[in-house]
Order: sequence, then structure tokens, then C-alpha cells
Amino acid sequence: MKTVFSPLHNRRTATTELDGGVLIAPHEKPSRAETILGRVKQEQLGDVLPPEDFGLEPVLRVHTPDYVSFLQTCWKDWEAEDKPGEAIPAVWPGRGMRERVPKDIDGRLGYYSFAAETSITEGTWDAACASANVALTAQALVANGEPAAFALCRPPGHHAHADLLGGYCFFNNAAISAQAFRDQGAKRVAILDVDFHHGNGTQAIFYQRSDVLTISLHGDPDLVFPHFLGFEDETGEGDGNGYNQNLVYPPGTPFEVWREGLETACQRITEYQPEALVIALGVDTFEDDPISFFKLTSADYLLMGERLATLNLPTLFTMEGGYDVDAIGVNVVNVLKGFER
Ligand code: SP5
Ligand code: ZN
Repeated sequence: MKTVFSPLHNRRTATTELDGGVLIAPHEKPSRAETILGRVKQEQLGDVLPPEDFGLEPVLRVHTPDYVSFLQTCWKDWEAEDKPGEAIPAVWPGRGMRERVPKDIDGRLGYYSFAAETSITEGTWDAACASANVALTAQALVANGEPAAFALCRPPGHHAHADLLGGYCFFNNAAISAQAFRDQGAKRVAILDVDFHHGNGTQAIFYQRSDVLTISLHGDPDLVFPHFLGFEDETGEGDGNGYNQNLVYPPGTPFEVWREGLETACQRITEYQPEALVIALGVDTFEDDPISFFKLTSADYLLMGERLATLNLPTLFTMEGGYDVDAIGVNVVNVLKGFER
């Protein structure tokens, strides 16, 4: 399987993540992508290609123009006010307040975000654009006949809504890629999100549509991020009614239990008969992940990949979460190797 990778992910080097009332070194750090790349090469998964530049057009098929402009100028606007640290939202349009875009950068940061752990920094825009191009380049490989491709995206994407950043995500690479399959003529596309966290952005983007089926397996949002979306009674709205599925699991969930959800998801995907499949691939389901509570082992990822392959669909993998850097390379490449064996 081919991998698409851009060294420009290194433009995203935030030094702060708000956690537990203090600023810690971010979990979502450059060594994550470098470690995965190292393992891809070590295991000789296949060629590693640089991304092509698709410009903003495919991004704007999913994200709003005002959000994209905000992201593009956010750092410059923040810097212009001589703020001492990285750009961190600290105020939101809470219940009963006005949903209008303020002029001030603090106001706009809150308007365009749903979480404060994701600091914006100088190179964030460049890295987010590169990450979307990585996804779109891998998408094009699959659209042109490769059975599967791996988009080694960083920063990740699945938490980003059409006009909201958060959860370490800026552009929703999986959603942008699914929309690209649609725009190239695929009638139906499925997105299966196996990251530990609910793919809230992906769900929201396609919630009222039946042409993109969204399924996410994740930790119970009653207990973990993103807290305000991802419950099992969210099944889609309007035309999208019946085309979103959330499979929620409690702390300590092992693969034997998690795989039942995977089975449910796979059966729904088969019934849906999509022309392409996007896997939002997070490995923060790992037993030693520092911010998560599932108990998957490294060997389990091989089995996950094997089951995904039996769907027998053109498949794009987009990299999402996973924060145990020591194991991230092995776990990700195990999914991809499992898929190919
Ligand atoms: C892409 C992805 O996996 N994003 C995850 C974003 C999670 N953001 C909230 C993190 C809260 C971390 N709390 C750590 C508690 C450790 N005991
Ligand atoms: Zn995650």
C-alpha cells in the first residue's frame, strides 16, 4: 500500500495544550508522524509519496469560506495584538448569547472553536493545508485504481466541523476526501471512524445527508471528549436519517468487545453498498494510550485491518489520533499490514 506524507506537518509545533488547568506539552506532536513514517519504511509497506497541491477548492466543499479565512489569518491577527503566548480560545457563544462573528481575535477564536486544548501557532495553517493535501493525494490514488492508500495526515481532522476547530483538528481530512470521492462521481461513500474519540466533525458535516454514511466507534462521550456529541441516539436528520451510527463503549473495553461494534459497522457498510470507504484511523484505542480508556493490544490492530479488508472496497485510510508514540508506528502499520494479508 502506498503512503502519502508531507514533512510540512512539522510546521505544527504547538508548545501548549490546556489540560487540567495547566499548559502541558501537547499530546499531538511531530514525533507521532515521524514514528509512523519510520515504521512504514521499516516494514516496507510500500512507496512513500509527497502530496500534490489541490488548493483550497476541495477544502471549501466541506468547510465554510469564513472559517477557512479565519484559520489563514488567525496567527497574524493574534500576533498583531502582542499576545505573549499561543492563540488559545477562552470565550464562547454560550446558551442565550448571540451567534455572530466578532471583530476581535479573542471573539473570533471562540466563535470558530469548540475546545481550548488546541492552541493555534505560526505554522498551523501551513500544516493543516499540507495535511488536507496528503489526504487528497491518497484519495486520488484510490480513485485512480489503487485498492487502498494511507494518508499519513498530521494534524488530524475528524473533530473539525465545517466551521469549528478543536480536538487537535483544523481541516476534516476524512470528510474532505469523502466529498472528493462524491465530486468525482461515487454515488455513495462510507466513513468508518475507529479513533478512540467520537468523530464529531465528520458526523456534523454529513448529518443531513444520505450520500455519505458515517459510523463511529468510540469512548462514551458521557465520560470523555468531545462530551457534547457522539451518543447512540444520534442517527441522522432529514435526508440523513438512518445514515449516522454511533457505537459507544465504556472504560476498559477490550478488543473482544470492541470487535462486536466493528462487526455491526461492517455489516451496515456492506448493506449500504458504497463505492468507496474512508477509514478515520486513530490508534488511541491502544491499552497504553495516555488520554484514552480502551484496551486494544498491538496484535489486535492486525485483526482490525483484516476485517476491514473483507469489506472489499476501495479504501482510504486517513491518520487521526494515537498518543503513545512508542507504539504508534507498530499499531498503525499493523492495521495496514492486516488489511493487506
Ligand atoms: C484526534 C484526537 O484524537 N483528538 C483528541 C482530542 C482530545 N482532547 C481532549 C484531551 C483531554 C486530555 N485529558 C487528559 C487526561 C489525562 N488523564
Ligand atoms: Zn482520538
